[in-house]
Amino acid sequence: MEAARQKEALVRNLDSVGDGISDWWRVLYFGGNGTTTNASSCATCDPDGDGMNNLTEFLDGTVPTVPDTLSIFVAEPRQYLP
Ligand SMILES: [Ca+2]
Ligand SMILES: [Ca+2]
Repeated sequence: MEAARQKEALVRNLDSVGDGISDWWRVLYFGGNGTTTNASSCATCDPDGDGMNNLTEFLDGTVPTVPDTLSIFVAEPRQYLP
């Protein structure tokens, strides 16, 4: 049943929690069935401590379990040009 639930979340882009993060994304990075949150997977949580909460990571397409230092460089590339 778990696999069927995960597939449904993927196909329908469900947001069971209603916090702006799709179930499939929560399943992908935090496991479970994507319909609940915990101290790591809530929208305002920042489990990797990079200063971006999970909702921001979801919207930006970054990884919530890996600190995103790359996005700092992508944000202001002109600073490093001559
Ligand atoms: Ca983060
Ligand atoms: Ca991150």
